[in-house]
Amino acid sequence: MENYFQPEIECASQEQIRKWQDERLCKTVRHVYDNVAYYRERMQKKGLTPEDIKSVDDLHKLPFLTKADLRDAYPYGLLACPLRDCVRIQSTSGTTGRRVVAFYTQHDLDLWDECCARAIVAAGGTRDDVVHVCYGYGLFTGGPGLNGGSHKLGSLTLPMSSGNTDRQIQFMVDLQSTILCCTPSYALYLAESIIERGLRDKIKLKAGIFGAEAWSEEMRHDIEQKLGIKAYDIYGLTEISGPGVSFECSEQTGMHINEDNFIAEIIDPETGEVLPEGEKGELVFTSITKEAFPLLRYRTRDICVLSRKPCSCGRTHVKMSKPMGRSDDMLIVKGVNVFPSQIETVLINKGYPANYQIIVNRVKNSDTLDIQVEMTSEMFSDSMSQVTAKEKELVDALKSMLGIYATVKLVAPKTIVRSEGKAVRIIDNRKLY
Ligand code: DLL
Repeated sequence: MENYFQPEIECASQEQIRKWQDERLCKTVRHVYDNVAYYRERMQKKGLTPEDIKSVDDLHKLPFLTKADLRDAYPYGLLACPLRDCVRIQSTSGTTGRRVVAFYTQHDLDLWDECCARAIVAAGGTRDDVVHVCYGYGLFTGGPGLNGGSHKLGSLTLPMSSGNTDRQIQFMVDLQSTILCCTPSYALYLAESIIERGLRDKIKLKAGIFGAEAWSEEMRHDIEQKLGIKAYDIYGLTEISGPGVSFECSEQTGMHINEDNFIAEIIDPETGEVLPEGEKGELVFTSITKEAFPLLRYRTRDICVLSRKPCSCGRTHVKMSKPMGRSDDMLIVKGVNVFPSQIETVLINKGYPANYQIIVNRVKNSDTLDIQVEMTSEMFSDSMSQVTAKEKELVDALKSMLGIYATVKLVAPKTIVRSEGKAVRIIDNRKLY
């Protein structure tokens, strides 16, 4: 039983999960209908009252909610409880347009902490662990989420926040951190920095819980090998609470969605039609246990697949695949869909660190795709002609993966600016024209 934080929930039967979802969905629909004018008006427009939603089978009748709706309703338009009952906000980074602000009551924070505690336990965590959290703290949900989960579990929590790599490594060595929580790109950077300083033997990490941005299987192997740990994926979004909406278990074949709190659907991003299990499409979430900010049918824009195949870990909650990109930031270059994960796969297969930047321009009405890739320190000593040959090799490999031509420029190690939060992979200059 020590493999689970809440076995009676995480290993419940499908019937029990469905029963919870039916009851909680009806309660949440009633709650938002009574308390949020925005929902009430949108349901009324469709001729719906809360009585029309009797179970999960009726979910498809409800309208979708998008990020644009959340921005329209900023800041208080979707708040479903009195402000005096709220104890926290978190917010998205809001690089374009208005930020999205999510509200939490103490009850909402407790459930969020439980979800993150489940993720830490699934990665092998116990109260004997030292959990090193270097996701950002503050408005970003990464730091507060994993921090709360680690507290709930009773582990010693290091609230490091992001940045200051020297201090991260010093604490990791001095306090013997055992579980590392950060973005996968920062994990790789930390790994390289630890190796460079000759401190690989001085660290006691056994597992990492990495998410908040897309990362490939190749990147997982790279991190696992460099740090000598098992690397687990964790997924979530501010609108639905933060990290811990889903998380990986020992099987590492997808992330269990905390179905007692969230109902997941996969839809066709073009038509909005609900797709059967196993088909690839856009992930949509309905939160069914929240008081302050429950969202009904929120379109995440993340593209993935759901699976109810039994899992060897014993958990019964549905699994989602790693997001295969987003339906909105998927690049269309020369009419071809390009996902950064495809480029990353090619780079890592060829032995490059996953530090790269994709630059898209439009020249004389035609798109260009340029990729800057950091070399490893060994490659850096290569001759000019060797570098040119390597660039050519990458151009060919990318052409066969993407179906289009991209230029490749190999740059010196550590020249692509590291972000302390999510990695900035794409610079799409076409938006400026
Ligand atoms: O990134 C929450 C989080 C923090 C998740 C820490 C995991 C760890 P937002 O800033 O609102 O929230 O961004 C949410 O990030 O819709 C996905 O596109 C992407 N994302 C999150 N986790 C993963 C993951 C946090 N494991 C958006 N793999 C989501 C791929 C991810 N993409």
